[in-house]
Amino acid sequence: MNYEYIITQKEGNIEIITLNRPKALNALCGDLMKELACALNGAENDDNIGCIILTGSEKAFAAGADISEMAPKSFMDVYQEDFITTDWEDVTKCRKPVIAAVSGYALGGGCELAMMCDFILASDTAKFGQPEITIGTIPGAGGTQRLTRLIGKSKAMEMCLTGRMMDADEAERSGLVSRIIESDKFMDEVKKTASKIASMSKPIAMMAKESVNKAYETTLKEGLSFERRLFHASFATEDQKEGMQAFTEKREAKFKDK
Ligand code: DAK
Repeated sequence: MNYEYIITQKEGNIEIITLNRPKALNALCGDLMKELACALNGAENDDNIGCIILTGSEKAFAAGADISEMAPKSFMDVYQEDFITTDWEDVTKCRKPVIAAVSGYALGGGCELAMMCDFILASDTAKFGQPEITIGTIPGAGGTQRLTRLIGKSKAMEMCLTGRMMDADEAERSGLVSRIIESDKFMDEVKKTASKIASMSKPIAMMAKESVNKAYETTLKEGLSFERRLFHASFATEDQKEGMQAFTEKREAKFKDK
């Protein structure tokens, strides 16, 4: 597929998907989200890819869903067509690890898209916010839910009620991002992290991801039991044998994804 609003690039066993709609600060129009869903699906089905990076430009990861697309819609339009629901959550369906690499604005749907990824690496220029209230609506792709789980009720409530932006330092302190990286080294560091993940056994990385995600969906007791079952299951893989043998032989493991 030829893309108009994104750029895809393979570097070794990582795939970099760059949102590329610079004139509108990567506003997430329907066609962009269709292209993103298609690219994510391609990376998921490429056996060589072990980690996906989703990023934007230096100025904006994404400034939200496309306001000019939304503005003319009536309640009946958005309700009946289940407006922009299709394609929006495809990133959460990926079994491979997905890193959001955020520079500049991640606002509204942009912040929500970043939060759907497995973790966020932020450049020191990153700014996060849920400004929907300032345009007379509320977050619609998880902003009131994922943000609250990530940074707690008080901060999430303040952000959703005032629309104020959080800088990278505050986002790191609050647990929204895993790490801040200086802007001049940003993509190099992000790629290093992605390559590290991609060098692991792919099925074991999937198990780790699935198990961390369970923490959001179950009680602690059920989550611990799920983790235990997957931990035991990892012993059925060749990669667990190889990993532990390599450790005892003081050499690098060579995983076969089996
Ligand atoms: N949509 C459309 N165009 C946008 C845009 C957006 N969200 N954000 C920026 N642009 C466009 C501007 O209109 C401008 O276009 P031209 O006038 O040059 O043609 C261009 O990008 C540059 O923007 P500015 O001139 O405003 O640039 P500044 O540096 O002065 O300001 C800014 C940057 C990011 C502070 C400002 O552009 C801004 O406040 N943007 C809007 C931010 C916002 O309110 N975002 C939330 C949108 S609501 C759902 C899924 C998702 C959603 C809902 C439901 N479902 C699955 C159901 C999401 C909703 C939203 O995100």
